Amino acid sequence: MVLQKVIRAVIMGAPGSGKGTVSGRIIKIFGLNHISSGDILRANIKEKTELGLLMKSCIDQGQLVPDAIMSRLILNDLRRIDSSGWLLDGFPRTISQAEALDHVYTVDTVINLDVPFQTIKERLTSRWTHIPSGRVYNTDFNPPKVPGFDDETGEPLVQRDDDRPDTVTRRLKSYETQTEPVLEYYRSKGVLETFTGTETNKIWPHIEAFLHRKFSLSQRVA
Ligand code: G5P
Ligand code: MG
Repeated sequence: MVLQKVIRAVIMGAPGSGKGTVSGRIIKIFGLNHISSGDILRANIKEKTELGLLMKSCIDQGQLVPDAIMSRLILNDLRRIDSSGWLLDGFPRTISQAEALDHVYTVDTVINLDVPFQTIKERLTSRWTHIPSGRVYNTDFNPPKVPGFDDETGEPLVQRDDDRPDTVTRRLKSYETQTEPVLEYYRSKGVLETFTGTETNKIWPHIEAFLHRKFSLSQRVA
C-alpha cells in the first residue's frame, strides 16, 4: 500500500487577488478539501444563522470578523476532515489566527498571490458569485455561459455587498495592516511561496508546477 502524506496548505493574497479562482483549480487537480472562510461566512449570512446575522454588518463594511470566532469556526471544520488534506483560503488572516492554527496543525506550504492593488480594484467591480458553492465569475475574465447564472446549477449569481469600491478600499487597508504580517510569519518558518503577476492564467502554471513538485516529494518521504 502506498502511504500518501496529508497535504495541509494555505492560500493567501489580498482581497480579489484570485484565491478562490486558483483554489478551484488546485482542488480539481490535487483533490484537497477547500475551506474558504469567506464562503463559510456568506453561507451563514444566506441561511440567516445567529453567526451570520451577527457578522453581516462587519463583513459588509470590510472589517475582519473577531479572531476568536473565526479560529473556532475554521478549527471545528478542520477537525471534521482531520485525516485528509486541505487548502485553507482566507484563513489565517491575522497573527493571532495563524498562531491558533499552529497550535493544532503544521502547515506544509503557503501559496501567496501577489497582485497589484490597481488590478484588484478593476476585477472586483465585475465579479459575480454563486453563493452556495463559492464559484466566482468575471464579466471579462471568465464569464458564465448564461449571463447572471451559475454554469453548473443554473442558479442566479449575485454581486457581493462588500465589492463596492469604498468597501474594497477598506478591505485592502485591513489586508495591509492585519494580514501582511502573517506573510512574514510564514516566511520566517520557511513555508511561504510567492507568485507575482497581474493575470491568473500566467501565474497558474507556476503554481501547478510548484505543487506537483511538492506533492511528489511528500509522497516519496511518506
Ligand atoms: P473573503 O471571502 O475571504 P477576500 O476579500 O479575501 O474575501 P475575495 O474577495 O474572495 O478575497 P479572491 O478569492 O482572492 O477574492 O479572488 P477571486 O474571487 O478568485 O477573484 C476576484 C475576481 O477576479 C473574480 O471575479 C475572478 O473571476 C476575477 N479574476 C481572477 N483572475 C483574473 C484575471 O487574471 N483577470 C481578470 N480580469 N479577472 C480575474 O472574505 C470576505 C470577508 O469575510 C471576512 C472579512 O470581513 C472579509 O472581508 N473574513 C474574515 N474575517 C476575519 N478573519 C478571517 N480569516 C476572515 N475570512 C473572511
Ligand atoms: Mg475568495
